[in-house]
Amino acid sequence: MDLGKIRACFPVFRNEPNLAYLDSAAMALKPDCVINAVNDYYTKEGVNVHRGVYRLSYEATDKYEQARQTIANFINAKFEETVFTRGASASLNLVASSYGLNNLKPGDEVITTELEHHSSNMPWFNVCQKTGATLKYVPLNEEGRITVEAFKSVLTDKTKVVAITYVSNVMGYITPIKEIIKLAHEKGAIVSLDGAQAVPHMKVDVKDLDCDFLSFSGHKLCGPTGIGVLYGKLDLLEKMPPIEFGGDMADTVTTKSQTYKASPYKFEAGTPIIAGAIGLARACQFIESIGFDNIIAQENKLRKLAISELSKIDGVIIYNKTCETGIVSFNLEGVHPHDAASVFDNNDVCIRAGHHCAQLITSWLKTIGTVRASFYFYNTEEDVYKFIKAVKDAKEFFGSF
Ligand code: C6P
Repeated sequence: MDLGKIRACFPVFRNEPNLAYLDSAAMALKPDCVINAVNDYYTKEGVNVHRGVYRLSYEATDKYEQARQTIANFINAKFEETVFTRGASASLNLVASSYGLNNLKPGDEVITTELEHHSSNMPWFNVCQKTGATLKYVPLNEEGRITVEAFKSVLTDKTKVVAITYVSNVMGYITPIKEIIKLAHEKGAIVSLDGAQAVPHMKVDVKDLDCDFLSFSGHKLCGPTGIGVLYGKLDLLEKMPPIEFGGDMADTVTTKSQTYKASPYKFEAGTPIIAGAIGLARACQFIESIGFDNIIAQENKLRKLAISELSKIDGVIIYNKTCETGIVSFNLEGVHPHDAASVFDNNDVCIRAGHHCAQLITSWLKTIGTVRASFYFYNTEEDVYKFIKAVKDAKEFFGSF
């Protein structure tokens, strides 16, 4: 992998040559090819899809639907199983509001975990409150990981849904998801998988995993903001009611009866996110051209270097030393994560600080928040050393921790 060539694809690095961008778990940077694909659509077509009876609209429709096929192929899904949403949060909410509210009843159980992002956990909290189902949590092990054994301890014949993350956005741990899905299916439960931090970093094959739903966002995958994907098994999507109604999803509408189209269109009311879908498809091709082996290798190298260098500094608490992805969560003893973040900013190091919209795990860690550095394939060893220098500067600035 030629890192110089890869970094040259990202205009932010051209505009900000000194920047160490270590916040890709919040949002990945955009390469020229994605920006150009979006720009091309607006420049060459820039019209609505599925509606216009003229050439430009047909062309835009072709681009939009080809984008869906490219993204479906990326996760090994079928075209009809690939629903466009505005992001992982919208996808996760769609599953809860459509499947959850219509299938759960008092006595049923939903399993979730304290590693969930709010967008994975909160919709099911709400569904359980409305339906009378019970929300149960997998006890995390001493490192804060989900284990198969712990999952088995909460799985019962009453389990109907498992709402679980594939990769935690705070700890970066990979959930042993294949085994969990198998066990859940043996009890007849469905699994809604939060893939927001997984799909950009590893090959996710929905058929191989056998997950029932997979949610992810385009913007963490080098794609545009405002576009996300919900994958669902077709037999489930077919039975699920839409949660939004209106243009494009309707089939026949009279004063007496209203019907809607088949999946994926029944879940996409209104003018769709055309430019976003086109940009995301280009991002998937770009990621494929980099290759997941290269992405994983680079993230592993940088994480190991960062953890080894951080471990040499007194007063640094690292929460996920055994993590296997590109996320490092830590605190400087006695320093509020947001205060630490300001020193990083002064060093042109972009990191995230706070609870990362995952308060269950920061509470579990007995802290108000963490400082989080997240690496992607375009980061360098130099970025890590800039980051370590910022930690040392913070230590000096705030005195001995
Ligand atoms: N996590 C982070 O900095 P949206 O915001 O809808 O694109 O993605 C929500 C989401 C769902 N699940 C996980 C595991 C996530 O990490 C996120 C987004 C960002 O960690 C922003 S809070």
